[in-house]
Amino acid sequence: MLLLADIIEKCRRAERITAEEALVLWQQASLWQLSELALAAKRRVSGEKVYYNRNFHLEPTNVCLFECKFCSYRRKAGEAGAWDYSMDEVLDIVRSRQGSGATEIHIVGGVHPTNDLYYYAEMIRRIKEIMPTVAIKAFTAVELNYMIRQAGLTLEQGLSLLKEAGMESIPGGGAEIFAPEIRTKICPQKGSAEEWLALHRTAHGLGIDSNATMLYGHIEGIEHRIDHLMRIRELQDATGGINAFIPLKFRSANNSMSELGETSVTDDLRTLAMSRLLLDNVAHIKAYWVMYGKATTELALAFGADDIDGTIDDSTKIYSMAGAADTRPTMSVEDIERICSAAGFTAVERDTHYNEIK
Ligand code: V47
Ligand code: SF4
Repeated sequence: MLLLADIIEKCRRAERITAEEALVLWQQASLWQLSELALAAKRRVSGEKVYYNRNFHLEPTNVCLFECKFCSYRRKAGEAGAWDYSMDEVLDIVRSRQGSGATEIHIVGGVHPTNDLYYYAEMIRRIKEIMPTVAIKAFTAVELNYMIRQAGLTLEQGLSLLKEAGMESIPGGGAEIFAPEIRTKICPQKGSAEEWLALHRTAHGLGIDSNATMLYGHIEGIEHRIDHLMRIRELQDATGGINAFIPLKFRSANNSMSELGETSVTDDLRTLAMSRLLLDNVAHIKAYWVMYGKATTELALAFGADDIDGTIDDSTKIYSMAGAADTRPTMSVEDIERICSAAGFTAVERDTHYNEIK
């Protein structure tokens, strides 16, 4: 029989835990035990540092062919609340951010009926003409798989084309929950876990790094979360291309899973800590402040997170449309520094690839 005390000792010795051990830890350890273990694991990787970047999001459209049940953001073309910026409008947004000090643009939209791979490659190219030194972290694996398949290209060909245009990194979205019995219920059109993993694996092989996410707190169980984390750990063992893991808390406003409500803060903190402990090969665990709100983000730093994302500058609607507290999410560098120091850490500015910016 697996004993909690033995598993805790194993974590203290920084030994890798199994899925079975993770289940015992998740179910039986106290919040404070998880904090102690996750914080020690975080300190082994990033000491007293907590990373952030200067970034903004670009959401060229919320028009989407898919109908994920948890999504409050998507609209059909022409529906009330839909937006679909032209190339010129997108480039105007980018121009308006010149001089902001941003080092990264995070681009995601929807699975669009007509904007294709070549259109998005052109968009990236033209953004880079306006902000040549900014890193483009663009498109979820789901958007990429769709546009590359529609273009009739292999993953290598499609990703190489986007890399040549200036795409350096891929955000972690679209992973949701990998287990098919949950995935097919909450996002039936999204394609399988294997497709998400293959896209990221191929990107890593081409020198494009990425993040990984998990959407939790809906109809999944702890065993599905553990299965998800194990699959990410396996991918990372194989490629080493994942920069950060981001657990995404399901926000329940304005979508067809609203009746489920939301998880507790203690569940959020346990999930962060378990992500840190299971993903012993992923250097950074991100507490995405836009999703948690600033108060929980401070707490998250005691549960193994070493990154809080960036300044954002009121540029994303995905979470405010799903009920997140900040309806116009923005944090100054001073706010970020205050949050990190309140939790006993030092804020360190990073670029997309986690190089420190002095
Ligand atoms: O895949 C959509 C999630 C993701 C809801 O890589 C929701 O640095 C909660 O991937 N409640 C897209 N989550 C966003 C994303 C992301 C965010 C921040 C940082 C990074 C990164 C990536 O948003 C989707 C889905 O899992 N999402 N609706 C909702 N109602
Ligand atoms: Fe479309 Fe993404 Fe929303 Fe799913 S989560 S409906 S793919 S915008």
